[in-house]
Amino acid sequence: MFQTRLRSWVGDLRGGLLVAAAMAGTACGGSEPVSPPPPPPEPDPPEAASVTLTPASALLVSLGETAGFTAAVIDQYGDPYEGGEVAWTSSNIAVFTVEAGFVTAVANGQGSVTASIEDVNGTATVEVEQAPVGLTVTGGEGQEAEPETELDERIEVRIDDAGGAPVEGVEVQFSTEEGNGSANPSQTTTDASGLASSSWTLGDQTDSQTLTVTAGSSLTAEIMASVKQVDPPSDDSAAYIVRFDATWSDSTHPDNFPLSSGPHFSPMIGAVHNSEASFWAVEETASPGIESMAETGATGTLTAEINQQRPENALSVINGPGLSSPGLGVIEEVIVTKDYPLVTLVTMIAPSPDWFAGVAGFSLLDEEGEWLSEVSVELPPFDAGTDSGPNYTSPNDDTDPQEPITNLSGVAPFSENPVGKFTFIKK
Ligand SMILES: [Ca+2]
Ligand SMILES: [Ca+2]
Repeated sequence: MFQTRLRSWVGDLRGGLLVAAAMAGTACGGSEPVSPPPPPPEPDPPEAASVTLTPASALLVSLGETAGFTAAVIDQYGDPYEGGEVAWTSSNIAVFTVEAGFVTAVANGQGSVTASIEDVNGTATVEVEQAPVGLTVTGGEGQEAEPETELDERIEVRIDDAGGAPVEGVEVQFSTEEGNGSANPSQTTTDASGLASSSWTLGDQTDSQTLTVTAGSSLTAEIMASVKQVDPPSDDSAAYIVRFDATWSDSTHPDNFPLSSGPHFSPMIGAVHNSEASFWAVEETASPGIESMAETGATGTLTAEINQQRPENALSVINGPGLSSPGLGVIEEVIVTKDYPLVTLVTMIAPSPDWFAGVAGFSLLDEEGEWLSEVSVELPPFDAGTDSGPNYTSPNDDTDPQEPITNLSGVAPFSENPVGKFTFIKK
């Protein structure tokens, strides 16, 4: 411009004196003076006037994820500024770091990224919020348990972001269909390691059961458990009906049979027990309970003796009806187990001094340890050795000292015939 004006002024000179005179004339006539214009001022050198970051914000959804920012620097003339490099800083390096415009997520949180040059700054916001995109079962798969029992190992899952980093604070649900038991808790949130767990108590469905884990909006996993077959109780225990066929009569034992005294057997009394317990035996002296039963038919003392053996050696007390003889008495159910397979059962022959019938420690298992399906035992008469009367209706005559229990088969007034028969029938 300056050069252009200079050339113009030289051109005017070439125009001749007329111009010069005219100029002088005009000077005398009060016109504006003609002088060279002042040189224009030196323009300021460009400097950074503003920094603008693109994009204005970034959301990072997994740890280690990066995003790039660009910084546009404009000078005071509105032109792109090329005078230097910007410096990048993070407002919170615990949340994200930045280098050369690239931010990298470190932890959930937010902050701002700043690009600086010559005391001019531009900022953009950065937010780190891990998105749960992975669900991994980390514990409790493939277990087996009986129905309606709690599994030994807890069901555990881990929630990860897209980079495989665990995500804390994610709600996780553990749910089951009917028959598949229940989870406790049914809902929880992941810990700092991204883990959530629940204990699973199986339901009554057989074969296998399923627990469903859900997290976030779409994460899900199904966990299976096998169900153990429960051994039916009948494998270890058995129920029997006991029949007592009383055959003591004036035809089987004609000698002095007490027909006019109401011949009968007293209420049956006994025990289910193991081999550690013994309530009576031939050649041994009778307990007070056996003496009381054999002499009077009372059951209280023997019941107390049986109860003293419970629960270690005796499982239960057996009570059965009394009955006229000949006749039939039935005990509807006696439960025995492999641990308590023996039956002791006695009844007084009445009237008599101290005579009785029954079994002692009779096993309902066969030689292979299996339950007998049906078994009969013939019952001879026994003398308890506690009263010395010689006949059915002899008056009381206490035997002192007490004598051992003896078998009275063929001993008067008994014949060689049994007085009855027990039959045990497995139900
Ligand atoms: Ca006595
Ligand atoms: Ca006797």
